[in-house]
Amino acid sequence: MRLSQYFLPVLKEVPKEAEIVSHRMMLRAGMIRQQAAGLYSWLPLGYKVLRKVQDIIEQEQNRAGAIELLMPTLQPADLWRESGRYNDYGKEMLRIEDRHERDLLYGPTNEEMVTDIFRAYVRSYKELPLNLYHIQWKFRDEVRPRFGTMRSREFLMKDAYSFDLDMEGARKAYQRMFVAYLRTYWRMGLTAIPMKADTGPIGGDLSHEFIVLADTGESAVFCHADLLDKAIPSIDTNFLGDLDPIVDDWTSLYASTEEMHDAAEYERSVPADKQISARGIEVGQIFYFGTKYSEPMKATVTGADGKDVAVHMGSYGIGLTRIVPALIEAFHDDDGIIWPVSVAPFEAAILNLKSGDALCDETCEKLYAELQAAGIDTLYDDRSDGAGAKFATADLIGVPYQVILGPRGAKSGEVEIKHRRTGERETIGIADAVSRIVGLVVPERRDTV
Ligand code: P5A
Repeated sequence: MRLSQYFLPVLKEVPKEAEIVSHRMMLRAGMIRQQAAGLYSWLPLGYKVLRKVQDIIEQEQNRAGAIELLMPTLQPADLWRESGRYNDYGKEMLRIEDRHERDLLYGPTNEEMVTDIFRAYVRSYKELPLNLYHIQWKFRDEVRPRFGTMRSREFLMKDAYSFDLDMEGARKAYQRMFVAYLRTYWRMGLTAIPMKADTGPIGGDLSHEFIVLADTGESAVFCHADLLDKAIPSIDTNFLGDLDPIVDDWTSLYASTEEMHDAAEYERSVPADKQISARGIEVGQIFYFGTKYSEPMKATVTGADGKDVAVHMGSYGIGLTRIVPALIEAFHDDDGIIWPVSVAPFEAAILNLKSGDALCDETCEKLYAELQAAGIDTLYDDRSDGAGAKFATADLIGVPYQVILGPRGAKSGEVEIKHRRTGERETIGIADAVSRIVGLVVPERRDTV
């Protein structure tokens, strides 16, 4: 992408309404625009990050055996009357009446609708296990939408729903999502710790929240320090095999949200030098709730013995539009965002320090063409602005590697490569720049391990 042709409305002023760093930086970097309380447009740069987050989630859901579909944002109220949640959900639910005076709602989650799809088609235990997911906008009329897209009213969620014949099958389905989640967050560069959690309006008796530690997080959490640098299950993980060892390993160390916290157990099981009592951002939550929806909604299958049984279900959510600010809370400095390569809007930027200079232009054009041909997602800053503005923009929007070229380098045949994360700068022959960038970027994509 040529920056002169792009839509990147960077703000000079620090927006006053934004209380936390990620909200400030998303506004300043031209990633989002607030349209009303808790409603945001995703501008091109922000949307590019959101799409990369989405791609990673889809790849890992598919790898774990979940199947993608797409349900609508609006739902008939009658489905929710069947499960009994229409009244329970209260004011967080946005209720709508259509021209025929039929009650609709903007879905805050999809347990009812997916159960309706399941019961329409699935008859036999032989069609199980099944896990269906979609990535769709949700609406919750939060009393206090805040921190930008961290807690908004309309937000993008990945929600998966598993169907199994019995509790043991459902436990395995839960484990597949548990492991998929560990991989998903790791691929984005995030350390997200699974913690025992309360089930709230979704229901059930087994749940984990995936928490990214951050001072600005809304949840108080308690965990064992060793969870912070545990190895992540590899790409070779067999999701059809036994996942007990992985899940047992992760759940054997104490980790709990405030609602489920057991202070005595924490003191007993975690040595004082390993106790972490901190704040965190909930980037996902998974639930097992048995037959809570299948029973009232009559989602049954015929078992091997010929008897009909209500299926055991779980649901598994990830907040995509919350992950983006969570990434910024985790990765920034005073100058701006520091994206991990796997979710960066651009993997590399070319900074032409003297646009209009024939040799600079020619050299940068060639580098730009070659980087793109090598598959590097590249932003070329070809604007006529001065060097200072170009450095500031590249740092603010957080491009991981900057290829910097001015008139002197163009003559001597050298460019500078700046590593955004470490600040390290290396001078390298122009002929070697593309292979150097490829060598830096490709392993950091984390898409083959
Ligand atoms: C699980 C999938 C559910 O809704 N039903 C379907 C279950 N879980 S949840 O925990 O309530 O939400 C899942 C994730 O969505 C994100 N999230 C939000 N993100 C931004 N703004 C909000 N207001 C908001 N509410 C929930 C969180 O990441 C949460 O873990």
